[in-house]
Amino acid sequence: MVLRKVYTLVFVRKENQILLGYKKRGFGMNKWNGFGGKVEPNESILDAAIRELNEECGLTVETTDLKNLAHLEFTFTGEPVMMDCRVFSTNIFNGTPIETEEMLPRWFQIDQLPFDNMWPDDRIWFPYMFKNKLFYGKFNFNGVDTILNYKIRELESMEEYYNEKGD
Ligand code: 8OG
Repeated sequence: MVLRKVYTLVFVRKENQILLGYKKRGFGMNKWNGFGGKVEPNESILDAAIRELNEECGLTVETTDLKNLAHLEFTFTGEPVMMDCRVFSTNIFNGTPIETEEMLPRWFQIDQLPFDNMWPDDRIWFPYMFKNKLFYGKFNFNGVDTILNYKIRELESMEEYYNEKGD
């Protein structure tokens, strides 16, 4: 039995830049990443995406401005949990990013990303995001640094993913 837990991940874009946060604590600590976290019981995925972005860097966005661009699944050897991560982006936002207890935000040029200090799968799928693709990815990890295997494929629409059956 694999337990599925749903997570959000939001990327804010501005011209040729993307906002990342340096995670100061917890899972993924000392890595640069987008903003997100666990969807709470009785919370919609979009509401969670907006809440986590606001909690972690102070920005506010509207539900209708978030584009769902990817669906990523992460499994870890020996762990019964599958992390089901919904990825969004937007270039419409309010506020100025601020440092919080969890994250230190910073704008990066998209051709100068700190991949050596990011999750190892990011360098595989970020190029799809920058080409404005919709995609599904599945990554099987050993520990948090080694990808044992993965698959990734472009989608025509996110609905296509939700209609897909099995593996
Ligand atoms: O609540 P918490 O901060 O622990 O949530 C984990 C966040 O990290 C959530 O936004 C999902 C995201 N995340 C993973 N794995 C990976 C990964 O391999 N790459 C990226 N970019 N983000 C990830 O949990």
